[in-house]
Amino acid sequence: MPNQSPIVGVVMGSQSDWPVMQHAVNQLDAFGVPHEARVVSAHRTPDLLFEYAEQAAARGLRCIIAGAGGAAHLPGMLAAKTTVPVLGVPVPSRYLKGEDSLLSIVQMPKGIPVATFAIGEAGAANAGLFAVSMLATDHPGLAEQLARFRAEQRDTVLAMQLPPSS
Ligand code: RP5
Repeated sequence: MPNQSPIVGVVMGSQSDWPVMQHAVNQLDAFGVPHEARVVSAHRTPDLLFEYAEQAAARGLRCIIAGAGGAAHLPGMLAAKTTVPVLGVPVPSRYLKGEDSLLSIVQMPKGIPVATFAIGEAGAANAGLFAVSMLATDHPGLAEQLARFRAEQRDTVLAMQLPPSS
């Protein structure tokens, strides 16, 4: 894509979320989507959260992928402060394994939507792919890349061999 300023923001509540959230970034890298990645915490840096959300549209962000764990208020609070679409990724938590994160993100009140993905790496990767899909509606080159990706995935599955049964 010609424009190198970020059009997708990837934010997470802590550096400890990176092993999961890097899977979203990897997808954006794979499709050549300009993006940025930052730590923004709903609870520890609330002022930064507000600033990030308030500036998102003017900075040209087309969507924000937000991952957090536990009392995962980051995606919902971003969505409360911007109309830029927010894609929420529940990060696995230590004690409740991310079910807390999932419920915190998915149970938004009517009127403030967050598109919520699966817990963990698959959710992060799918959030990245979903961002690509949204952008592809305006970028034919991205749509072609996505079609190739799907075809390669299909061919990989069709070529799978199971071991002989004993
Ligand atoms: C959340 O608290 C973060 O998103 C992270 O998943 C969780 C734990 O953060 P750390 O204590 O590891 O910094 O805000």
